[in-house]
Amino acid sequence: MKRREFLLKSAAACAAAAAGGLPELTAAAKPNVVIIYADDAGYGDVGCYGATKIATPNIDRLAAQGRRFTNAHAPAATCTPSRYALLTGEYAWRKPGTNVLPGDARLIVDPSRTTLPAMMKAAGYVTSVVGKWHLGLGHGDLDWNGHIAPGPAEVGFDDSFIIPATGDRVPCVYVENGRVVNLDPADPISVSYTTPVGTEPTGRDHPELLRMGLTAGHDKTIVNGISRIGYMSGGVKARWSDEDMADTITRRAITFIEQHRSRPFFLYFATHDIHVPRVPHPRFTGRSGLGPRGDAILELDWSVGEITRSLDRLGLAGITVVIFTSDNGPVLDDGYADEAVERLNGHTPAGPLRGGKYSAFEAGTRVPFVVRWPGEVRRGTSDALVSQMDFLASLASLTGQTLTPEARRDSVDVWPALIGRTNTGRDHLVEQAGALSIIVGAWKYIEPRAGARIDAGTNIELGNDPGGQLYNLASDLGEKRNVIAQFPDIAKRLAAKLTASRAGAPDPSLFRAKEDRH
Ligand code: NG6
Ligand code: CA
Repeated sequence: MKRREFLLKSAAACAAAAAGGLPELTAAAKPNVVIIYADDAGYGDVGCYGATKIATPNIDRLAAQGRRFTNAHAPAATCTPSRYALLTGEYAWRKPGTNVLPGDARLIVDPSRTTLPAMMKAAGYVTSVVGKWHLGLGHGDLDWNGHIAPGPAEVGFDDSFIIPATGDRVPCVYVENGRVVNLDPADPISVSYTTPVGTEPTGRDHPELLRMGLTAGHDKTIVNGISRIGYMSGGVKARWSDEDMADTITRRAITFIEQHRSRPFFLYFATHDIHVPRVPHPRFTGRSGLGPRGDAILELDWSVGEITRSLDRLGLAGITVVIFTSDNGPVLDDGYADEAVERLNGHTPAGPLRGGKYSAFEAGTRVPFVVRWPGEVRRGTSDALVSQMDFLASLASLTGQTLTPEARRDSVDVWPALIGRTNTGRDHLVEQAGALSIIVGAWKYIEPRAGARIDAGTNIELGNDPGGQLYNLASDLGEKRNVIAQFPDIAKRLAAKLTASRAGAPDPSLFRAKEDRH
């Protein structure tokens, strides 16, 4: 056993003996933490959550060796607000300007506030983000040809290798530690989301040049035969190849792990899979039988396998907490004609849940969520209510740090639930789509909201209803029976709790997990 592993295990063992129960970690115990954050992977998209038409052996193995959560949530039904809340511990709906961002948006995380990576850094960890960022960069009016800041470094990441926004948004380049990778100064990058830049063709004017058709939006600059949201020119040598994206970022994540194997590290590995455009490496093409979306799930699973195999190879698996989850629920047609609908073949991306990405129904935010730490996390399944927003308070607890209510914001320490010491998590959680919802125990209330019930582009039920909705998730997980008329008092109580949550600063007493902590 390596020295670090020995120290870590002995600290856990002593505490366990003292407590006469499950291991309790001391402040000195600092396992590595790897969060694998998939993009748009739905509750039913992986084998360990019931998928039968597609095989995800690596994700399933993590679940078999760890704890699988059935009531775990992304903070929101889209990417930017979920990532904002994950990194800050604050509900994104508290902060205007945190909805899906264009690729030239300014940084929306306030560097002067406590963040998840800054907290881990304060605990002595070396911190890295590899993959999708989508939280803005710079102060606005960013020059992509110089040093790109503020960004990951300013919010607490020692190391970064990022896709600035999304695969379908310009600029289509990687940014490593504040610099565009492979940028030729003689071919500077310009980016605009409002006015055309450069002379390269767009998908709107030259659909005959596209290798993947469009169903909505995405009709600006063509990069690698795929047109994107936004205009870009220059940086030709720096542009990514969509096929190689998973290989590139997975390799980069593993390099970070290898380089920091002998000290505690925190890695936030945010995959591009299975977001659009779905262009997996040719070795996955046609393998799932479900078209590019299914092939992207295989690629996602491959990435998870590469990370976990690297931890095994380096002897780190026993001293590393690995968390696998997704930033929002599933979507089929998200703007590119990639046959996601036509080739579904009976696969159910949302499993038993209603809705999907963008939706206030459960499939919007309830996502796969697996925690593995061999020997420390009790294996099995948990229905504890937890949110990715809780990583801040929970990992602070793991690493022996105390956060002020101001620093913790809406984040709850659910560490005892994450390791399986209890099956009780939060007593309530606000979910964010267009409408806000609140879960309290078995009940879910969706606030009244006008607007389309079904999104015309994605064909997803958004959960809008001007009369408000109440569901009993214990007896009706699929949200089929709105019982607001039968239980007006329960609806009123939940609505009041939602109003209280919304009314400004988080109230720590409202957000305390109610299990006893012995
Ligand atoms: C939508 C895009 C969609 C996706 C989404 C953000 C269109 C028609 N749709 O506006 O393709 O990019 O934004 O996804 O442009 S997320 O996972 O990053 O939130
Ligand atoms: Ca997403």
